[in-house]
Amino acid sequence: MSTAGKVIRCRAAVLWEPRKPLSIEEVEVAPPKALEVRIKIVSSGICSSDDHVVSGSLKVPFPVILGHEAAGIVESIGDGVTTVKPGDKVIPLPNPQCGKCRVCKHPEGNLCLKNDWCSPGGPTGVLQDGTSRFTCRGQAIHHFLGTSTFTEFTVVDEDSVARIDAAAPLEKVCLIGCGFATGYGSAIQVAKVTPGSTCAVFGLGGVGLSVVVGCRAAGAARIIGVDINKDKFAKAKELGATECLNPRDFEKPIQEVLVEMTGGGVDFSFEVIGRLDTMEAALASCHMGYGVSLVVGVPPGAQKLTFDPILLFNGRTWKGAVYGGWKSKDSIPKLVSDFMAKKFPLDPLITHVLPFGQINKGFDLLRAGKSIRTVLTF
Ligand code: PAD
Ligand code: ZN
Ligand code: ZN
Repeated sequence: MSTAGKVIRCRAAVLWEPRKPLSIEEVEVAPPKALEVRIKIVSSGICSSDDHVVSGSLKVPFPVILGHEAAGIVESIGDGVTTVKPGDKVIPLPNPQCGKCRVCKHPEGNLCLKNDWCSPGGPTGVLQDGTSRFTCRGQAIHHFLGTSTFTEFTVVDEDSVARIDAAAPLEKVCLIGCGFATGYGSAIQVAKVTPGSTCAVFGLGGVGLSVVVGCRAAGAARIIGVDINKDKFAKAKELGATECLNPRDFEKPIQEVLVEMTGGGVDFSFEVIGRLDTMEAALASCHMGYGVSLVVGVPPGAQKLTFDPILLFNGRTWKGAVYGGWKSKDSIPKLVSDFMAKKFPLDPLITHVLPFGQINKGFDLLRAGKSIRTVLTF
C-alpha cells in the first residue's frame, strides 16, 4: 500500500542533548510539502561532523536527527518536484545547490546560500519553509544540514537531493554524499593539485584518506600523510601516500620536519582534522612563494587563531572550502558515475558495516580511532 501523502512512523536516532548517546526512537515523518522529497534511507556513513555535534563542538538546535552521508530511494515527492521521482536512487546533499543564489550562479562558488549552515545566526535545523517534518513523543525534532539521515525515512528540500545511477550500490556510494566528495574534491578541484607535486595531508580519517585518493588521481609525486594514530598509515599507503609521519615521533614541530624533508616545503597541504594548531602547521609546511594550504577540517566553534602573517606575505595561499568545492546537485551524480567507471575506490574507506540499531557502536569506533567509515544499513 502506498505511503505517499501519509505520515510514516519509523525508527530514527534522536540526539536529545549533546554529550549523550543517540537514542533509537519511533518518530513520525510528515509527508513532503511542495518542492520537498521524502526518502527511504538505505545506508548512511558516520562522519566526524556528526560527532562534532555530539561532542558539543558544533552547535546546532536540539533535539536533532543527525546523519548527512547517505544514499536511499525516493518514497514520495511534494508538488512541483521535477528532478526526482518515486523509486529513484538518490543521495541527499548536506550542501544544497539551489542554482539561483549568488554563490550558485558564481562559476567558482559552491556554498549555496540555502545551506542551513549559512543562516545568519547559525543553523536553524529546519527545512527551507521554516518547519520540521519530524516529531517524536509530541515534540518537533530538528533536521541537520538539511539531510538528517540517521532515520529510516527523511524529508529534504529538492535542492538537497540528487538522482544517481540506478545501478549504483547504495551501501558504498553513500560515502560520496559527504566524506569522499569533500576530500577528493578538496584535492582535485579546490587545491587543483598538479602532476609531479608534493602534498601533505594532516589527518588520515575518511576525509583525509579521500584527499590522498584525490592527490594521487591528480598525479602528485609525493604524498605525505600526517597523523598521531599510526594505525592509519597502512591504509593511507594503500591509497597512495608515499610516506607517513607521526608528529609525536619528532622533537621539533612537524612543519619543520616537513620543510626539511621536502627541501623548503610542500606544494599543497591539507588540514583534515579540525584543529587550530594543525591548521597553522599545515600552512607553515607549504613552500614560500607558491605553496597552497587548504582548511578542510571543520573549525572548532568559538575559537580564534593567531598566526604570523609573514607566512601569507611570503607568498603562501591559505584557502578553505566545504564539500570539496562541488556544486552538489550537478556533481554528485557524476562522481557516482566515476565510481561506477572504477575511477576511484570506496571499499578501502569502509572498515565497518553495522545495522542502524548499533549506531552508538559506530560512533565509539570512530572516537577510538578504530574505524575509517562505518556504514549503517537500514
Ligand atoms: P576522523 O576523525 O575520521 O579523522 C581525523 C584524523 O585526524 C584521525 O585519524 C586522527 O587520528 C587525526 N588527528 C587527530 N588529531 C591530530 C593531530 N593533532 N595531528 C595529526 N592528526 C590528528 O575525521 P573525518 O576524516 O571524518 O573528518 C575530518 C575533518 O573533516 C573533521 O573536522 C570533519 O568535521 C571535517 C569535514 N569537513 C567537511 C567539509 O565540507 N569541509 C566535510 C566532512 C568532514
Ligand atoms: Zn560529513
Ligand atoms: Zn544556491
